Parts: sequence; C-alpha cells; structure tokens
Amino acid sequence: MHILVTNDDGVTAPGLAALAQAMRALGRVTVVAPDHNWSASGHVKTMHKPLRVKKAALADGAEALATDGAPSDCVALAFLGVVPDKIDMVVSGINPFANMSHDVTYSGTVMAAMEGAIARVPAVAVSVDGAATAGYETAAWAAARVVSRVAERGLPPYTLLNVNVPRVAVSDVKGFRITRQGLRVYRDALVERADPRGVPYYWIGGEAPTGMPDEGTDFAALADGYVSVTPLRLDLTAYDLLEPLREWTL
Ligand SMILES: [Mn+2]
Repeated sequence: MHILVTNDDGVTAPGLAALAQAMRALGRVTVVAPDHNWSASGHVKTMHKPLRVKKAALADGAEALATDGAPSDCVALAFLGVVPDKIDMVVSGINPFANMSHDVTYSGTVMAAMEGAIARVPAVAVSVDGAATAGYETAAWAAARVVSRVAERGLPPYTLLNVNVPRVAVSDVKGFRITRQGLRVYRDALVERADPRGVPYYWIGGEAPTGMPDEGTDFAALADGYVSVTPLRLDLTAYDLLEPLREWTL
C-alpha cells in the first residue's frame, strides 16, 4: 500500500512527522505537504499562480516534498504526476485542535483528505483535541487503527473518514465511536483597530468555539473519552429539500 501523507500545518509540524511514522508501519509513505501553515484554509484549488515543489525534511528529519500550494493542492499535485507512483490512500494530519461539525468546511486537514476522495482513493483526516501538549502518540495510534481497517474494507467512492482523538494517553482511550457531525458553536467576535495611518482594519477574534455534545455526535464521543470516526461525503445535496423545493414551481 502506498500512502500519501499531508497536513495543513506545514511540512515541519510535529503532527505530520508522527503521522508519517505511524503510516510507515502500514505501507510505503510519500509526504507532500505545504511549506507553511494553512490551517483553516478550506478547500483550495490554486489556479492563478504557479506552484513550486521542493525537497524538504519532516520534524524528525525524514524526506518529504513541500509545495507553496494549499493542502488540497498538495494532494492534487501528487495525483497529477508530482508523485509518479500509484497512490492507494490519502491520510491527512495530525492536526492539533479537533475538526468537528462545521469545522470540516474550514479545515485544510479535512479538505486535503477530501481532495483524495475526489481522486477516488480512500482518505482519512486525523485531528487531536486541544493543543496536543501531551504529544501525538494517541492520535498516531488511532490513525493506524483506522487506516489499517480502511485498507482491509475500503470506502465507497467520494467518501472519507474524519477522525478526532481525545487528548488522553492511549491506555485511557475508551474506544472508537462512529459518529455524526454535531453542532459547533462559534464565538467569533470582530475586533476593529486603526492602522498607523488611521485606516481601520478588522481581525476575526473572539473566544474558542464550543460544541453541543448531543448523543451520537463527534462532540459527545470526545467528551466521553472515545475516538470519533465520522464518515463524510463529497455530495452536500440536502436530499430532504429536493421535493419541498420542487413544490415552489420555480
Ligand atoms: Mn492545522
């Protein structure tokens, strides 16, 4: 199995090195990652400027390729020929701070995995709750568990798994829960200041988001000490709205 590993925090991020190490136990690993932090960059396709690819080193010194494109660009470049060998799976992370609920649309980590789903290979995104001050050991262990199962079972086309790992030791993980997206509560607040010339500028600030730990959700799983595994699909159609909208007789 040839696994493409990427992230949104940049090629030198410790979570990427931890993920690449865990994946090497499961197959051959190629790393193509952004040359700087693209967190919260969402799903990007760079079309207005050239993209460069350079040899780089992970935090542990292992070989990687770095690009000046977004996380999803890294995956697209790999499939379009920057990585000549066939890629069997895309694994993205390990992102510090969970990517749950509506976060997935902002997340460069999850959208890099989604680019893998567009390329029609199984894809997995991995994030750890909080700032990962306890390290990436638990998330790397959980990623290996999920990815080895995906390798056995496969995933339907255009789907991916979004994995969020509690910030506890491996021995304290209660298990794995298959979850749905919960409801994220953002607490963004606009900060308006003046630049040195007196012209106003804006900064999106505010407090860290929270979430509703409803039963069956990603938030509830993490709150209860479980690894959350949420299946996502590219098709965002609101199927329950198709018939009601037809009744509008536009
Ligand atoms: Mn990130």
